[in-house]
Amino acid sequence: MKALILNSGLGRRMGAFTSEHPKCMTEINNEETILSRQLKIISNAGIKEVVMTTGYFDNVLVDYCKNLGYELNYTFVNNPIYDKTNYIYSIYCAREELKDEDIVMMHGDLVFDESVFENVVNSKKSCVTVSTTLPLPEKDFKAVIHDGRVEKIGIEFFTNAVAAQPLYKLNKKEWNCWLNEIVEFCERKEDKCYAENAFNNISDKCEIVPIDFANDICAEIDTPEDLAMVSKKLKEIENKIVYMCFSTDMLHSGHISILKKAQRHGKLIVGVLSDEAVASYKRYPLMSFEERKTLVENINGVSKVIEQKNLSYKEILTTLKPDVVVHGDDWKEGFQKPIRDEVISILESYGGKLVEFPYSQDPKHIELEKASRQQLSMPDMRRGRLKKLLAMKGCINAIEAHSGITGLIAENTKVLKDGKTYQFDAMWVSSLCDSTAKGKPDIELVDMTSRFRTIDDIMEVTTKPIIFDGDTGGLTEHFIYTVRSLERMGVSMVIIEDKTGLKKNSLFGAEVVQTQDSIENFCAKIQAGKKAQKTKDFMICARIESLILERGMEDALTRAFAFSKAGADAIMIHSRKKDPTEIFEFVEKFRAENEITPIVVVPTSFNSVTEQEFKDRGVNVVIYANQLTRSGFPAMQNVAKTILLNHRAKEADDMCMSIKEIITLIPEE
Ligand code: SPV
Ligand code: MG
Repeated sequence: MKALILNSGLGRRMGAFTSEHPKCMTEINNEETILSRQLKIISNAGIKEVVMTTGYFDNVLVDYCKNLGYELNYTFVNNPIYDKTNYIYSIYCAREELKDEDIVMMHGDLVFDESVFENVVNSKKSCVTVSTTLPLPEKDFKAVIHDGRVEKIGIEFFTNAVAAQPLYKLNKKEWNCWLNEIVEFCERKEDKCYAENAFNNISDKCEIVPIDFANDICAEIDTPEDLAMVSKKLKEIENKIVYMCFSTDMLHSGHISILKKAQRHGKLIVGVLSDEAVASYKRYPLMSFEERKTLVENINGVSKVIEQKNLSYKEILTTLKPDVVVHGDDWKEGFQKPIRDEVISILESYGGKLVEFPYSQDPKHIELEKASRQQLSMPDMRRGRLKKLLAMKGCINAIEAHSGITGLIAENTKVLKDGKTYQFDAMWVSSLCDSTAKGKPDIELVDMTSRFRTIDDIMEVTTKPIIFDGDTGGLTEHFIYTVRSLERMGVSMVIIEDKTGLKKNSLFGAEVVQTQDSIENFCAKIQAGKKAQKTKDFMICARIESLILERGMEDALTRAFAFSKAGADAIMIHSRKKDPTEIFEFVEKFRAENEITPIVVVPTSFNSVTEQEFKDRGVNVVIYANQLTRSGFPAMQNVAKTILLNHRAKEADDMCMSIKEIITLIPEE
């Protein structure tokens, strides 16, 4: 597509403004002239070829264009009798450069918004800009519209007419038709009229549709008054505050294009989502908040960067009160919809405007996001993330996973509540659930090779950090190999319990015989494990069974201090009482002497306590250790019974996921 800019005319009505250069070189603000703005917009739209007709001050104009520095190929065509003819003749002079081309044509004194230009260029049909909201101008162009197409354009039509501006996109077919008529006009010496007179003769053969620019800027500058009016409108836009929130850590061309579009609406302030907010709704950010902030600060045209702490815009909008909020249109549906609804209602309360752009579904951008997820799943990236999450959030949660599918549930389950999104931070590979899934008792019967196989299945389809239930850790001599293997796989933490001999599940409590390890032995096991590990990221957590085995609070605390002194990176305190009092007491007493070592709890029995309450009391990791197993198997049992009772599967169908759901549950790579 070629751009045709008509710049031959004298621009007499501009007075002193055109005493040294053509009208198109008139400044419209501190940074641009009418022409430099047009060329910038043309270039931004990816158009490379510009045909420009010249006449008045042609040398000044040619030099000016070349010095502007846009990557555009210019063809200048001089109209030698510009002072005796109208632009119909300038087009005639340039006809050889224009035939058989798609053209975007504009008068050289036209100032328009970039969005108006984009709508014109992107129109499939040949089109011209009109405004159905502006009053009909006395002297300027009006278009007569009939059946959705333009019948006539000129200054003399008032019936069925709308205000029109000379910005056209003309597909080859329509343009050739109009150009032929222009040639015939000029060869008959009818060259002092508008080119539109030629169009009006053949409009039945040349379909041009109107494109409504409504109240956006699209105006010719004929007089100093027009100039003042347009400059004022541009200034108003410049002073508007535009807000846009950014969560990405992989800046790609799609983001830059939205940022550029946002800038057209005024002074752009970008909110960068905090790490915690990103992690809550998407995935753990590959780059920290500070890095992402610096990245955005260095993008041309971003006037300021601020932190947006929540997914909800409420706090920012009520303090900043931006005139415009910009967002991709992907939030009209799905979990972001309530956030959008809130934005709309806040904007309405003070007269702000929401501008939405089509969300890029470019396969190369989707590929980039996939690549980052893959990076997150790699052992080195995954292993260290538990420590980072702990530092970022203070208290994290983990849910049990014992297979690829339960791993996917832990990975992908998300809920939105009160403008916030929640998802699990990590996964717990429980010995109870791993054993149960294999139909075996939780007595360290499922060997490490099999347990590692489970980890592998989960890791293959997820990215979240893994906490491994290491039972007693086995013999110290064996434990050091377990540590190295887990570390190499990318597991973040192993929890070992201070029991020895035939381990039974803690939830049996003192109902079965269980032996607690001596403090010395267990400290030695921890020390050996810490010595064996190769990275700083891997964590060994010591689990204290004193409350389970009814050995008392003093014993639990003595062990906790000894184990953390021996190098344990975290302490897990367990209880099987419904009442959380003993857990709270332990946390309080431990925290009185140790403020740093993370505390882990598994609230299977004391399940009335919320994560926030645990956090407030000084707990750092809350593990939901068996709920997926406990909910999944009864559902299966019920279905099995229903089939047996009915001798067919029909009655069980409503209890099952549809076949369509199950086959689409797992995304193909
Ligand atoms: C497990 O999930 O295997 C645990 C926690 O060790 S508990 O079952 O509560 O002992
Ligand atoms: Mg266990």
